[in-house]
Amino acid sequence: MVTDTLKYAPRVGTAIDRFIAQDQINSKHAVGDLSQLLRDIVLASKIINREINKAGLTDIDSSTGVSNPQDEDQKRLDMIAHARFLRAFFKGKKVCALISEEAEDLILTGNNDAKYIVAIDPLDGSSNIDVNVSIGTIFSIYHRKSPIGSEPTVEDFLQKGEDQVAAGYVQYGSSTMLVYTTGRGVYGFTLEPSLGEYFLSHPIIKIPNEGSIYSVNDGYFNKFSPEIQSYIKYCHEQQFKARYIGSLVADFHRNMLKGGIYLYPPTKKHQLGKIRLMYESNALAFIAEQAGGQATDGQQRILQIDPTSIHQRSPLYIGSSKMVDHLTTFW
Ligand code: AHM
Ligand code: MG
Repeated sequence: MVTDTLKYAPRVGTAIDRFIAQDQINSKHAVGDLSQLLRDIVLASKIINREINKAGLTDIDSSTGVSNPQDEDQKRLDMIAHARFLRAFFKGKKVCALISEEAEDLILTGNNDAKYIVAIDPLDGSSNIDVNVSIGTIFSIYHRKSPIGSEPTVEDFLQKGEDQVAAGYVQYGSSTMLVYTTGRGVYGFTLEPSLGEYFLSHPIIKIPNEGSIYSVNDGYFNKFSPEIQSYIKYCHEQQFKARYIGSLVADFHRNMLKGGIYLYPPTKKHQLGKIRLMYESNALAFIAEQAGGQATDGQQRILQIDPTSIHQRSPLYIGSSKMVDHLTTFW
């Protein structure tokens, strides 16, 4: 994982294209493929943002009547977002294969000369679409493991999160933000809707070391382990603020800016929790660590988990460093 910092201080207001270009100049050996891939994601996110803003006017918030590979209700907007990113990766030619929450198997783009693979949750928190609550896109970018020119396989994706080249998310909220890292700090860009352009609004984001927000689905309290129950009782005693949107991106983003912890522990129904390692936890864990926070599954750093399948789940405890440290004392 790359851990040096940017060699220049980008100014608030820098357009994302310029920022990406400057970042590329500062990366030894960069030939522009990652920059192009990031631009492809930027464009797809703007199109999805436009579609989301029509929710309620058209039937994009309705169910497709089918389930995704996790047996969850698929909304039309889930599929629109999935298709839009597919198109970006097929046409952009910088990605040879991807995995998506909305597809059972890996998807080959046919661009076998490309060196990158992508894991993506095109639209996270989609149960919130039809009630006008923040939703998000989460993505991780890796180098392929197989030789350039060959056809990638699932094996290419079975890499630890610490091997990510870049990761980010888009939050479609009161404003639309794109937050990403290439391992040189975390940068947040806000979409200026009349120009249709993202501008740097949050340079070098740092998660406060301590926080007083905890985010967990309290309705599952009785299904959690005694350790997690004790921790939640501790949060009550401390009179921490309970904040839970049910959109991981939005819960994570708020806690990253204000200081807090997000928990999705195992339950009786989901023995590994619900959150998917490859296209949810890893990206946010990379961002959290780059911002000075932590992410663990309770046993080890999320980024050190050796994946065995592309849709695997992991418990997720992520946020302010001291809060995550303190949580782990409950085991
Ligand atoms: P999704 O990928 O199907 O949208 O599910 C992931 C979402 C997260 O955004 C959110 O934190 C969590 O599921 C909420 O789950 P629950 O309703 O069980 O609390
Ligand atoms: Mg999701």
